Order: sequence, then structure tokens, then C-alpha cells
Amino acid sequence: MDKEKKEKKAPFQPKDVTTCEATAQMLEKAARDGVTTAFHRAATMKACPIGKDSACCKHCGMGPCRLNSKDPYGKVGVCGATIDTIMARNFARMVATGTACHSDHGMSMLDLFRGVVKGEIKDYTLKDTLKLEAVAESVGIDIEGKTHQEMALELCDVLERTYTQVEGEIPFVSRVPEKTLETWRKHGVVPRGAMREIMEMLARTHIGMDQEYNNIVQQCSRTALSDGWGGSMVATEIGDILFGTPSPISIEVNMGVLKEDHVNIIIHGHEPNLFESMCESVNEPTLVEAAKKAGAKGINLVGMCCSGAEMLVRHGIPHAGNFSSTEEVLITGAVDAMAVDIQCIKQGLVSVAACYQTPLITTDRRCHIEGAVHVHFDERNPKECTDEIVIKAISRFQNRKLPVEIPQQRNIGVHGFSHEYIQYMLGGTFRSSYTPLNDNIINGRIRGVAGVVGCTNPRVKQDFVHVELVKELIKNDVLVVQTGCSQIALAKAGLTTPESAVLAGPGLREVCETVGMPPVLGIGSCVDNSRILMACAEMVKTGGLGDSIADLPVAGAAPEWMSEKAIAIGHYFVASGVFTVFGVTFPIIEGTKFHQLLFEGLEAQGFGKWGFSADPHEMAKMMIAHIDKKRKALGIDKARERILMDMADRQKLEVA
Ligand code: NFS
Repeated sequence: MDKEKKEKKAPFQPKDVTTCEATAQMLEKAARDGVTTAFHRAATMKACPIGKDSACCKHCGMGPCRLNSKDPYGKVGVCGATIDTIMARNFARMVATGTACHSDHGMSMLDLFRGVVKGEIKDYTLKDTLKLEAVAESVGIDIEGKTHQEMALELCDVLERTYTQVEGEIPFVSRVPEKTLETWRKHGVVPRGAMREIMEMLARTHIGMDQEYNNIVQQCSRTALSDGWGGSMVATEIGDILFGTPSPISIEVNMGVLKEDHVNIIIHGHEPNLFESMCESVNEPTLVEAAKKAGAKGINLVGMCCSGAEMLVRHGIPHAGNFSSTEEVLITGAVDAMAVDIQCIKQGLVSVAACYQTPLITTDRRCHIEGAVHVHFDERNPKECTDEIVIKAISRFQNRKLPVEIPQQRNIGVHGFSHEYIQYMLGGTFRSSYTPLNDNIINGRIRGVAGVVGCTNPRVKQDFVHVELVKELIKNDVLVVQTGCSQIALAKAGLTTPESAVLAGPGLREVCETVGMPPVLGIGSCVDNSRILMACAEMVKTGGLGDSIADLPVAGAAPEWMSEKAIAIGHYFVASGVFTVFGVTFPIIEGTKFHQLLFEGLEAQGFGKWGFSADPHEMAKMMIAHIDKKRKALGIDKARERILMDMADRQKLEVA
């Protein structure tokens, strides 16, 4: 590392920017080593106030035009675009990009699936054929008398329509509750293929195209739904068929999962295939032998971010941390290789990796990074790439010169609650269904369900908002389901253990203790938010909680979001009927017509709605108030009080 930069004073105190002790320790070390990270850049780069409010339009050469957020209707862009048009177009483009990311990922999973089914890709198999049958039937394929290969081939063709279908409705619309679908049809938002929706969204946000914010938001909803019930859902389902459907497994998280005397390899990204092949390579006897010859006790494979979250729930592979810790983990000096594929990979990793002589290896043709080594990952010969990564890591281990400092935090949790497992867990083998969950909501033991998901963001204290929000929710008997970086924050805080039920309110605690489950259920990566949609659909179909997703006592949150994918996710939850609260910042000006539409108008049309608060307690309050509002509308608001009175009565009797 750069000697002149040594002992450079950080523009912040580590404890002020993160509640993750391991990350804080590494930020202390970063200051000693003269290394800068996203936390440093966030502290020194002020967010542009006009861009922050989305009051800037740069879609043509007459601009960029900047309107005044203090007086949003005081002026218009050169073409005459109003603040509502500008904000709606910017927002729509975020949704389109996020949808494109998930759909591109889902489409490449489908390519992989087809290759495996046709026998062209030989390193993977169909691991979960029960899931294959269930998915095929859910999209109307008659599986009677067909071989798994036959039904899988048919499934490929049907699911491809998720992306390419030019008119009509995408296949997984079959899973949407009838009344929710009715609302979508009424408002013309049932998605066609994602390619079509994204293309139309981009076209409609060009200069001189759609300049009516209600109409832009309609296409925005259609595009986002092609992600949630399309691109993302296919990624999840194909991932399960190829690599197995998650079921609860005990896992270890935090930087303490690194081992000083092992060759440490980190996989960070989003597509499970690189990681699955890496699992094979690190167990390859010749490579294990080579690692031992180099003086290591073995090879230690660890995940980060979303592909880490998938491997965590499928195989219990340890996880080193979430998005805001990816640079910090390299500062340990213990990482012998970091291999990445696509999405959420900071370019800043290159310079941090260089400081510690850690090979940073890109593997996907869609995501090269200047200064990183590229080793192409080809599904037809995956081990060629993953073996080479292991060899590079062994060589770095052998030549480790810099001191290693591994934070000792290691937390244990239970993760892997797929929506299929939730019904089994609560219903048992013989009456596997969502009825017990619905019953517990109706009788008030569980007040409602909240999905707390999404990124971490160096603009806010890492993990703090996630953890505070979730604590507040479970204390109020709200069962929490989680994906992505958010679940890693809670796992590090120790809240994904069955023992953490003591932190829950009396009703939720009783359910958790009876079943032996944590009050916070980790279910996978960000594309696995589709599992939450499926759980919602099951709750509606099971009965007793209304006719549409919008009737359910549920809410969603992405308290520390940063990516456009998060906006796409947020909007497909809103369009599906869920009240969804975001933290950090929201690209919108309050008091405008566009704001009114997203935060109130959509709900009046039968959808969900957006909410915003940077404060976790306020956020919890908003979500709980919404859950209570839905309980009241369902006529089950009295149940909670009755249950509490019954318990008190019982106690009185016992005392007597
Ligand atoms: Ni999802 Fe954010 Fe990225 Fe995963 Fe983490 S940052 S939107 S949680 S890794 S996609």
C-alpha cells in the first residue's frame, strides 16, 4: 500500500458509520493502512441535492435541466417538461433498469437450465425434481406420463415467454390471486414479457414521449410486475430446480468465518452457478493437496452479498458480510481471492484488493472491471474457471507478506425458509398448508407479516436501520421475513436464532417457541423476494384474510436501499398490493402530484402504496399502523385484545 497515505485520518469515526463491529475494526485498520472505501467516499462526496430529489432531467441535449425542489412548479425544463414528468420518468427508468437486472439474471438461469436439460451442460443436474413437477403444473403443463426431461423442456419454452412474450400475460400470472389480477387487468398492468415492458418503458421516457405522470406510472407498474412475478420468480424457481429448494439450516456469518491458516476464497455476486462450481473445485483432491503443500490447513470457501445468501440457504456455506463490508473484508489481508460475477460489485474493490495483493477476479462477460483479472466462466466447462481461481488463491496464500487481522465476530443463525418450507413448518407433514399461519394471524398471536429486505448503504449507519426496525416489528408480534443484505444484518445481530424469540411480543413468541422457529426468517437472495410474493399469494388462497394481496395485514421495507433493483422490487410489491416503506432517501419531492400518486393515489386504485422514513422506529410505526388498518378492515382487529384478555384471565385463575 501507499506509504505516503499511511495513517491517513478518516473523515469519520468507524463506530459512527457502522454497527457491524467487524467492519468498524477493518475501518480502523483502513485508516492505519491508508486505504479508502465507500464509507470514505460517502463522507467526502456530498450527494447532489437536485439529483437526490430527482429534480434533474438529462435525457436530451437541450439540458440537463434542473428544477428547483423548493419551488417545484416554479419552472419547467427546456422542452416544457414539468416536475411530475421529470420525476416520473427518472423513477420509471430506475424501475426499468432494476427489472432488466433481475430479468437478465433470470434469463441466464433459464439458458443454463435449457443447456442442462438438453445435455449440453453436464456439470449440473436437476436436483429438485419435485419442485420441477410443481413449477410445471403451476404454469399449466400436463405432467402426466412425462419424463422429467420432457416436462423440463416444455417448462423452458413456457418460461421463456416470461421474457419474450409480445402480447398476452406472462406464465406466472397463474399464481396471482384472482382479485389482485382483476385490479391489474382493470388498470392495464398485467405484464407481457420483460423485454417488451422494459423496451416500452425506455421508449416512453424518451424526450417528447409520455408526459403524463399517471400514464408513466401505469407502465412502471407493468414493468415492475414483469420482474417480481416474472424475471425474479423464474430465477428463484430455476435455481431451486437445479440446485435444491432451501430448508432451514444452521449457518455462520460475519468476518470471523475467515480462517488465518486456510486459503480463503470469497464469492460475491448473484448467480449461483459460479458458486456451485466453486464448491466442487475447493473439494477437488489435487487442489486441496496443493493448498496443503503451500502450508495451508485447507481451503475455506465463503460467500458475500446475494450469491452468498443463496449458498447460505441452500448449503449452509458461511457468509462474511453484506454489501457495505465487501471492501472491508479485503482489509483483513486474509482473503486469497475474491471472485465476482454480476451486480452490486463496487469498482472500488479493485484498489482495495491491490493494496492487499488479493486477486480480484471477474468471471462474467457482462461484468468486467478495469484493473481486475478476468477469468471467463463458461457453464460448459465451469471447472476450468473455478480451478484457476483456486490456483490463484493458493499462490496468493503462499506469498502472503502482509500481516493478517481477522475480526473474531462469528454469529450463528438458522436460515433457509422457502415459502414451501413455511407451510410445512407450521402445518407439519400431515397438514402442510398455510392454514396455521393464517389462523395465528386471525387469532392475533401474529399481528401481521413484514418483509424487510434490500441493500446496505454507506450513507446511513450500516445495519442499524435494519436491526432497529426488525426488533421493533417482532416486539409488536409482527413476523419478519428477510432476503439479501438485510438478512445478513440481522444474522450478525443474532436475531435469526430460535432463541431470539424472547425478543418477540407474547403472541409471536408463543408461535415461535411452539414451532421452534426464529421470529426473523431468512429466505435467500434478492430475486428470492419472489418467495415473499408466493407466500402472500398462498395466504390469500388459504382464506380468511381477504381476497387480494392488498387485503393482507402485511408490509414491506428496504430500510437501507441503494440500488435501482431495490426500487424495482419496491414497486412490484406496491403494484402487488403491499405497503412498502423505504429509508435513506427517496427520489421524489414531497407535495407534488407524482408524490401524491405514489404515496396515496395507487392505494385508492386498489394497489399498495409507497412510504418513506429514514428513522427505523417511525418506519415500524408506519408499518404496524398499516397492518392494524388491514386487520380492522378484515374485522380481526378485536382478536388481539381478546387473546391478551384470555391470557390474563387464565393467569388470574391460576393465581386463584
Ligand atoms: Ni439486493 Fe441491494 Fe445487492 Fe443483494 Fe445486497 S445490495 S437490491 S441485497 S447484494 S442485490
